[in-house]
Amino acid sequence: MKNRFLLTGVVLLVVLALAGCGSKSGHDGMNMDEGMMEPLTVDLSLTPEQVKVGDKVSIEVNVAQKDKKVDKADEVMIEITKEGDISAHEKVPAENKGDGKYVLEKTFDSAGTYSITSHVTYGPQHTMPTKKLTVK
Ligand SMILES: [Cu+2]
Repeated sequence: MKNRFLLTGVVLLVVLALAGCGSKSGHDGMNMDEGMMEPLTVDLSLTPEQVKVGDKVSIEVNVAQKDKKVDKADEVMIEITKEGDISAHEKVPAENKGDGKYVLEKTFDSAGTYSITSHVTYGPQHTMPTKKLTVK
């Protein structure tokens, strides 16, 4: 009696080479450039704050974003108007002194109350604080 058992082991190895999607879907999407979304902080200061006709005033604008100084603002313009005198109006660029500081030196040659506005543009943002200055 010959029992021939032919055991044929058939092993099928099915390798499913799942070609993993090598390139992750590039749309992590809503991640805005964080840097540009932080609000600007613009600090306008006048030195000295009390002035007489003919005195020089240093108009200083410090621009920061979060806790970083912004030394590459697109534009820092100083607008000066005088109350009750429409003709006394000017808008001039402040000088970039680096380290987030922009300065304009200005001599006031008539007494009165002035409004000083610093227009700061950085990317999509624009911030424009105003200060009053009384020249005696
Ligand atoms: Cu403005």
